[in-house]
Amino acid sequence: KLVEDYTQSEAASLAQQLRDQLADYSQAYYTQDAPLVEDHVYDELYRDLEQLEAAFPVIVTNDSPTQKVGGQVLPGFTKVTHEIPMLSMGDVFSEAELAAFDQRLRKNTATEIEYNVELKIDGLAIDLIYEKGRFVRGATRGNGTIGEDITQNLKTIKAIPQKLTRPVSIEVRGECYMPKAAFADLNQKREAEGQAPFANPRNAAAGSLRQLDAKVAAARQLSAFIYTIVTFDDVQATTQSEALHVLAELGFNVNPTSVVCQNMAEVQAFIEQYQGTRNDLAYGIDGVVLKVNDLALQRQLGNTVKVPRWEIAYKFPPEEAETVIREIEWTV
Ligand code: NMN
Repeated sequence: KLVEDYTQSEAASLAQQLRDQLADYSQAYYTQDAPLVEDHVYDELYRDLEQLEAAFPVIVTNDSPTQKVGGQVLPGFTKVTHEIPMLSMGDVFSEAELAAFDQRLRKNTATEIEYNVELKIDGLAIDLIYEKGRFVRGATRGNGTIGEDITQNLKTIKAIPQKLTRPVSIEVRGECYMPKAAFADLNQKREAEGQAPFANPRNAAAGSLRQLDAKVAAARQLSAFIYTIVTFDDVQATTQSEALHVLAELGFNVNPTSVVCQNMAEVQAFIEQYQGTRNDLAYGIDGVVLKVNDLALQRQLGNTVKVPRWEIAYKFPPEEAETVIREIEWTV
């Protein structure tokens, strides 16, 4: 049945089933760090919900996952407030949708658009605050506004500098991840000890950072790539690619693969390159991210309630061709 064929009350009922199912999956993924389904299963149900809500805007509820950043704060951690919210990211699954994103932006801004294109590291978002060059606070995204203080755990990660090369005060964001080799080691140990293995490196990284005992995180060989400057009081950059240079200069671990693209053909070449070689990388990636390179244009474009309008993730198709099992029996 096509979205257009639903009556409003059928759509409302179906949307609520989707929200309930997605909420269960999110709870397992974000709170237990133990997903019940693969990301592409979640993504497809999410997409179904988005389409229903777009066709019937009156059925949208405030607590719909389309209206908020997923993730909750675990008890036991000190809560932190993100003065500048940590948002989610829009995603697309085909070349055609990516081209539509680009065309929409060009139409809305009536300018040439340059993109900084980066690998989408499969980890979890972290926020780091430095005062006069010293690392003082690190946090998870949480629900976007309130995250968990995981400073002690992040201090155990060698890739995160305790002290920057210059005494600047700055807030930055990036992705903490578990390298594939560390993930394989960890799961081998866990199985030998009779513990349940982690489903994937992303969940292993999240589970490790959300340990109350920093010794556990320390043993987990985590790493991090930093890719966003949040505050520009002490540093200057006019583009995302410049920002990455500044971050590297300050001593952050910056992923070396990103490129500036002038058009979608260049973007496509980057996507194909890494879709073909992703298995050779030491860390997991699940797609690429396009960011409008001009930071002033980013600010002008702004955000929706949930995602920035100036960036989009292109997600790779799932690695093994699996049958997508719809978890819900539609009853409308
Ligand atoms: O929209 P947010 O909460 O930022 O989610 C980002 C991504 O996290 C989603 O696109 C999805 O792939 C992943 N996710 C996966 C599950 C799952 O059950 N596998 C649950 C929630 C989010």
